[in-house]
Amino acid sequence: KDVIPPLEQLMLEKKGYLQKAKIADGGKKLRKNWSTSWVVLSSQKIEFYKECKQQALSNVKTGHKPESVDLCGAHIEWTKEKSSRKNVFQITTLSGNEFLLQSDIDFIILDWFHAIKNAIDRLPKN
Ligand code: I3P
Repeated sequence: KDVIPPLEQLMLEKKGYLQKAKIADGGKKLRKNWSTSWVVLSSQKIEFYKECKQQALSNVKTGHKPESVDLCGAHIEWTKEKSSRKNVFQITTLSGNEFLLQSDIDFIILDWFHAIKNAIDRLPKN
């Protein structure tokens, strides 16, 4: 029998392409490497795929695993110091992973910032 996800979860889902750079893993600094990523936000996590096709493939269990970001206890903030680019915000997870997300298009990055902040604010902080 199909499991029907709660309405709230459906309404929160957001997908699209953004520029992404992972700059820390478990508190350990990484070399910054920007790339285009297919970003899928749901109520508790963000998944990063190389492209939107990969998301479709991952549903049929082909081993196409996205990078998953747990939003429980995560922080989100705009940053001007971590990049020379405009419209950059940072997500920091409880586990010490740090991601920069960026778009040149103002309304797109604003939409993403508010959607992710909204998701974080609904979740327990630990
Ligand atoms: C980095 C690359 C990044 C840049 C970063 C550079 O060089 O040019 O795009 O970040 O600047 O170090 P490399 O490819 O040789 O690693 P921004 O585009 O976000 O400015 P940074 O070292 O000041 O973070």
